[in-house]
Amino acid sequence: MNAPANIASAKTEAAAVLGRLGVDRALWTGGPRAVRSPVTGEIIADVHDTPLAAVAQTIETAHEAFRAWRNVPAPRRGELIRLFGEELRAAKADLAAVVTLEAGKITSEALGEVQEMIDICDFAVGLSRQLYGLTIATERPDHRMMETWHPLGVVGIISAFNFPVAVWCWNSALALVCGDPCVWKPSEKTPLTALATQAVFERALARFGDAPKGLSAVILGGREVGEALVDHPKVPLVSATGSTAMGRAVGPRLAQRFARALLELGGNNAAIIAPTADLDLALRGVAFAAMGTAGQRCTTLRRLFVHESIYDGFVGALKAAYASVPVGDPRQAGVLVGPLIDAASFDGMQKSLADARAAGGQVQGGERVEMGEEAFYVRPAIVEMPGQTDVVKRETFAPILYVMKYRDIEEAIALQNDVPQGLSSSIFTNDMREAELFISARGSDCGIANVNIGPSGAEIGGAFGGEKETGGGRESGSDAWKAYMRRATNTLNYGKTLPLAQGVSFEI
Ligand code: UN1
Repeated sequence: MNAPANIASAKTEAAAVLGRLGVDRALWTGGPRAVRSPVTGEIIADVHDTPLAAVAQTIETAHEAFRAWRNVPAPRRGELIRLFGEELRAAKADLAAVVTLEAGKITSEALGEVQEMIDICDFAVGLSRQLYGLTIATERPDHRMMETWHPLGVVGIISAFNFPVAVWCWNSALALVCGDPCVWKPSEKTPLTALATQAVFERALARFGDAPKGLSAVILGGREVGEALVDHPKVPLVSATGSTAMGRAVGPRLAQRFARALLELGGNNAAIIAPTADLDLALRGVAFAAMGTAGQRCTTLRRLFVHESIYDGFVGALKAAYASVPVGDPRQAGVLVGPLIDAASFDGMQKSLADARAAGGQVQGGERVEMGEEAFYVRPAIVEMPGQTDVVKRETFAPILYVMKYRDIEEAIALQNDVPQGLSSSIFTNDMREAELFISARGSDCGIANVNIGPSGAEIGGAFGGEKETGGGRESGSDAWKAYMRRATNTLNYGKTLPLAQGVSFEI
């Protein structure tokens, strides 16, 4: 079922909400880069690219800010993020509306994305009093060895369209309490959410009072703007979220100058549905993970392995869910699947479906839903595949779920791991041996491995990221903060002799 088209203009709504959020009109009008809302296909803003000289100047200013900010006690830095969390709470509905207009998320998911920002702010405030180092036993008498964590420098953040604000906040909230200013290059597809977030952040800065200028800045533009950030010697860490192709371009450039890379790239996430699974729960878990966000999460469920003994019943129920899920204007109550981000995304989806058919796949769904010439809505597609062919092994950033049958659990785990990507994974089972096997050393090879929940929708408290072509970075919770600091090992001698380590003797 498809919801009827909503005629509310995205352009009018964007102007109103950006006004309420206090985003300077000059920033989003009169520029050469058109911003199209995937909701209606309208051009809703015309933004300005940041000239390369201004990018360099922004980084220099951020570096100056670093020299001051690193001296501010971390709990005081946390106070800025506490205020930011308050401002985000106040702006939640408006900022979520911009996420919906620009990224096409349904309202509940857009609100969830802003909630994810608020959550990581809370986490970062607590962290600002917990940037702990170890005290380590030394082999020498009257010595003490310890490690301290210091601010690193300017952090470059390159974010993707699909989580246009939450992923930036995972990075920036931690970086700022760790003592690092941030320079943010958002996706060309979602500059407005970045400008709106910056306006909210500036309200927190004004309340904070004495922060150095340039603690957080937004630079807009295409590849060359990103490259200027990646290549700048005063940016010791770049955290980049996007495609594996983007990571392949960014990673070596950073390695070239020995800068740190924190990469969160493609995923090709799977779920295994075992014979003992609670099938109602599994059905809901699969439906959200595969169709939610119109299949445009890094963590979206893309491959499903169903045990042969329950295959027909489970896949039949899933196909019914696919046939009835409401697709339509994401602003409308009841709609669960909004638009794809753009025409290129639609074409990519159709190409993958054609490849799947050619490889023997049985496709249900995938048709375009007419909502305007430049708006690309589709029915989510479920594709029964004879095996894990090439198209199944590549990430198509659209709602396509490839379904395959398996016989035994070892085979299912081997198939789950047999792709280049390693972000997220899950198993639905009530067999404790299978559950433990799945999360063991010879189980899932992903950065995220879940039991009885789908692979998407992670909380901020855990470390987020994955292995292999996903890039290896970890963001958000746990001890991901360590990526934003430099570690110093300190040995202090409070004795009157100078014993050397390893018993070395050097008498002069
Ligand atoms: C992403 O798609 O880049 O786990 C991030 C999730 C979200 C974050 C996804 N909390 O699905």
